[in-house]
Amino acid sequence: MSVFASSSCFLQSQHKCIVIFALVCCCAVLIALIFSAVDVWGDDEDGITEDSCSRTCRFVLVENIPEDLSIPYKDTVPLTTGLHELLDRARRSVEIVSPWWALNSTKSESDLPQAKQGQILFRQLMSLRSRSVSLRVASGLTDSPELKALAQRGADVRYLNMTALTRGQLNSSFWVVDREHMYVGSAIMDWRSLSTMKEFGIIIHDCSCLALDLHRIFSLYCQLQHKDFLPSIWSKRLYALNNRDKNLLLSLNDSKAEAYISSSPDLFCPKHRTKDTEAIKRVIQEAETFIYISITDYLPMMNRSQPKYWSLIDNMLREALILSRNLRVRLLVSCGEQTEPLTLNFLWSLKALCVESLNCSVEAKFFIPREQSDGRLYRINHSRFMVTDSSVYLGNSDWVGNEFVFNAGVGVVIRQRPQENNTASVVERMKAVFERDWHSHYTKTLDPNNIPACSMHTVKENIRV
Ligand SMILES: *[C@@H]1O[C@H](CO)[C@@H](O)[C@H](O)[C@H]1NC(C)=O
Ligand SMILES: *[C@@H]1O[C@H](CO)[C@@H](O)[C@H](O)[C@H]1NC(C)=O
Ligand SMILES: *[C@@H]1O[C@H](CO)[C@@H](O)[C@H](O)[C@H]1NC(C)=O
Ligand SMILES: *[C@@H]1O[C@H](CO)[C@@H](O)[C@H](O)[C@H]1NC(C)=O
Ligand SMILES: *[C@@H]1O[C@H](CO)[C@@H](O)[C@H](O)[C@H]1NC(C)=O
Ligand SMILES: *[C@@H]1O[C@H](CO)[C@@H](O)[C@H](O)[C@H]1NC(C)=O
Ligand SMILES: *[C@@H]1O[C@H](CO)[C@@H](O)[C@H](O)[C@H]1NC(C)=O
Ligand SMILES: CC(=O)N[C@H]1CO[C@H](CO)[C@@H](O)[C@@H]1O
Repeated sequence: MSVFASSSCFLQSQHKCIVIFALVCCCAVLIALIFSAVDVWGDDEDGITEDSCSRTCRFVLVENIPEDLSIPYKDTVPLTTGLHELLDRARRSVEIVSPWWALNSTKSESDLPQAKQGQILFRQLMSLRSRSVSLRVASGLTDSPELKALAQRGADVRYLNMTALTRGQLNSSFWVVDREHMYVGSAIMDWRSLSTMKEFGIIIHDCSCLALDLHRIFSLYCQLQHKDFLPSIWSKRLYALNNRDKNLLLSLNDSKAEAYISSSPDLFCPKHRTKDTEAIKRVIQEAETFIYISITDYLPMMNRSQPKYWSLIDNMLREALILSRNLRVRLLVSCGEQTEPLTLNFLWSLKALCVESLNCSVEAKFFIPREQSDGRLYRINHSRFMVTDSSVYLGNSDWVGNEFVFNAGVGVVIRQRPQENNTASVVERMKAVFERDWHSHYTKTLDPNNIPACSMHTVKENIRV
């Protein structure tokens, strides 16, 4: 190209020559950029490779159940126990992503007995350094006093400007310990997640194959530190190791399973990474007899400058109901003051789809928290997962348009063939947790003549005013 450019210089006008020269320069700069972007940055991933990683894994399901809720732990471990065990195991590194940091509550709150677990966890994180364990945090918070305190104690805190990157929030919530153990769940680094909120998550031990893939998402966040644009080419070290077409084969408490990690928004998905919405779609499509969904918010809407219908997940459910005969869908949605009244309409319209000839069924229930002493209904953030006859999906995002389009989150998909009497199956365990909540006396069936308390509360308030 440059030969052509220089020879034509003599023949053409000077003006044209300058244009061609500029083009050649552009090409050169572009090529240089491509090569520099590919692998300037090195992270040895602790010498763990795809071939040497461990896939003989153990798991526990972790929950936080507020003390005043009379719901028993269903073969699950209290979240605080699970997290402390993870920290005790840490030898080299602890990587944490959390949308919010409020473990060490402020003065007035610190008198509450419920705040204690958060303070203990915070002290443990502060003291990691003294055990020569490095703490790394990726966060969207610029002025968090807790992150500053941790950074002063040697933590490596990376700040992402999500407003500039995607106009969203960093809502991911996960831990990677020594690139061998991991936690993914609804609980965040807030003392309420360890006391007054109902939370659900999974901890997987000795599973460097899966943890390595989650670590790559953490590395991706770190790469975006202080950037106000997304790179057009990601480093190969950020590519996904496994995805929905290439599941990781592993053993979970001696049962065979297949797994992968998904991520959102789309802009945060380098090559091979499955998007959260694609993962949800696959899990829904593969369901044969039932889909149980436990979610804080179900709203197929996007709400930016003006509200828009966001049909992606709603359509997946409709398609599944119509195409796969005999499907039973149960939705357990959280109910609270912030619950958008339109949620009801969307749930009703799903229910209305199942006429007799389709032989499907949709049931929806609201999870209703108790009334507080001040008469207000506080929503207890709660588990976000889906379980079907063959798979589970456990994610950080609510099923609301904004979440998947703008906000960052991760998901874990685990597939297991149904086996009778297999008490160690993730699918069976999560199904049991769902059914416990579904049948608990904190739920209310969706009924048009009986508006659930979450909306009624607003009605009541209006009447009072
Ligand atoms: C954590 O909270 C306790 C009790 O409120 C306070 O004494 C301590 O200074 C706090 N630590 C940090 C690092 O903010
Ligand atoms: C984040 O990006 C936005 C938009 O580019 C900018 O206005 C804001 O100042 C940035 N915030 C920080 C803390 O750099
Ligand atoms: C899996 O194995 C671990 C370690 O043996 C055990 O602590 C845990 O409870 C088991 N998980 C389940 C769900 O049985
Ligand atoms: C959209 O957001 C506005 C305020 O930002 C709020 O008043 C409205 O209720 C929201 N609508 C939906 C459907 O979420
Ligand atoms: C309808 O679905 C149920 C299970 O949900 C199944 O037992 C029954 O055989 C189905 N009926 C027909 C006609 O397919
Ligand atoms: C994500 O962040 C936004 C803004 O802070 C918040 O409104 C939303 O509830 C968060 N969602 C989740 C699932 O944490
Ligand atoms: C499963 O367990 C039940 C009772 O525990 C037993 O009756 C049944 O035979 C078992 N099924 C298989 C396939 O082992
Ligand atoms: C992660 C998350 O959704 N956190 C919310 C839990 O609920 C409290 C109170 O409703 C909110 O302030 C948090 O943002």
